[in-house]
Amino acid sequence: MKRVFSGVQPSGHLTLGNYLGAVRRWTAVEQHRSDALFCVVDLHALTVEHDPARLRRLSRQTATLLLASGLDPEVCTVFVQSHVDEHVRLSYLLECVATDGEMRRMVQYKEKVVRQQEQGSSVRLSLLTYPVLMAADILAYSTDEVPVGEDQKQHVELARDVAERFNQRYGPTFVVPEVTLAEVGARVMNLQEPTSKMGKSDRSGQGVVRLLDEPEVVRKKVMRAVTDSGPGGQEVVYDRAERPGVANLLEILAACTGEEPAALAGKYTGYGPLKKDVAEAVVELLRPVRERHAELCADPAQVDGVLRAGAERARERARPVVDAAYRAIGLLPPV
Ligand code: AQP
Repeated sequence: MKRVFSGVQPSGHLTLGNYLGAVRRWTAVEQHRSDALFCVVDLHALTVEHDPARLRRLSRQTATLLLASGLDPEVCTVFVQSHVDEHVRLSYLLECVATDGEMRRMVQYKEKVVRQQEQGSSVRLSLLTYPVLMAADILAYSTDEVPVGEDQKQHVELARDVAERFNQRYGPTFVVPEVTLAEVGARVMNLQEPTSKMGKSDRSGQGVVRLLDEPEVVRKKVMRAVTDSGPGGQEVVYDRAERPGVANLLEILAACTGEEPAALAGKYTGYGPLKKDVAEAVVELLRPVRERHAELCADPAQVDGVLRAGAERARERARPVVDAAYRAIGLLPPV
């Protein structure tokens, strides 16, 4: 059975982008066809300025939302990264294999550095080394496939390079993972800035639909989405380059309905009716997630139990792989 690993950062409230690009596929497909591990990667949320109490709250909320979205702890492993020491143990070894140049080429690093500087914050060293910790997350589990949204593709490719280099230098130790992307919804864009991705830590919340937004809030955000003016006026065409706002709405609707964005475009003669349908489709998509989240919040012991068992299962899988890497690289085993 294939081993699948993926994670989500508790760096903000989960968004429609996280859901369509990653979580929905984990619940609908990945957990049923593989030995799958899904992780709240809380250590990654320390790479930018954070508030400790908020991080604890968001870590719990993220885990609860993963379960509310349909991850079933009977068939997959759900856990919190910092509960399994093997991630950090392996990360240091991989830092000794990855290079400074590789880290500085990461697009997300470059974007986040700019954001940090705009906010007047200093750039944490961990922001630079973040992709190495992510490689450790993946490689510690002998992962075959990593289902992510498009923005994470470069990081998974780095994990592949690091695994191959380690194996060549120190002998076969790691499985070299493949990245798998969602067919639709791989890159959901911000409703106010449709050339930037919808990110959970975006400062302006207006362009970001959060999984726990009330239906009225979702409707308002979608109805106010930026659309494009062009020679065709309000003509609805699917053109990512020339009409990014409309293309984003069509892609969201396509991801909700299973239809093709170009085919959907042909059904509309104006932006208003398109937005209305997108809003209703998103509200209906998220309704069961919100309802289940509320039920789980009423039973925190259940979530605790899932995370405790998940961490144990994850540790059992990661420990032999990380121990093997320690031996392969030349560290003296404990006596
Ligand atoms: N806009 C998006 N469209 C499609 N997929 C997306 N993902 C994130 N944003 C979009 C996918 O969601 C999974 C979890 O993401 P993450 O927690 O690792 O963080 P991220 O990729 O850095 O995404 P965010 O939400 O934008 O967080 P911040 O703002 O904190 O950086 C991943 O599979 C990701 O591809």
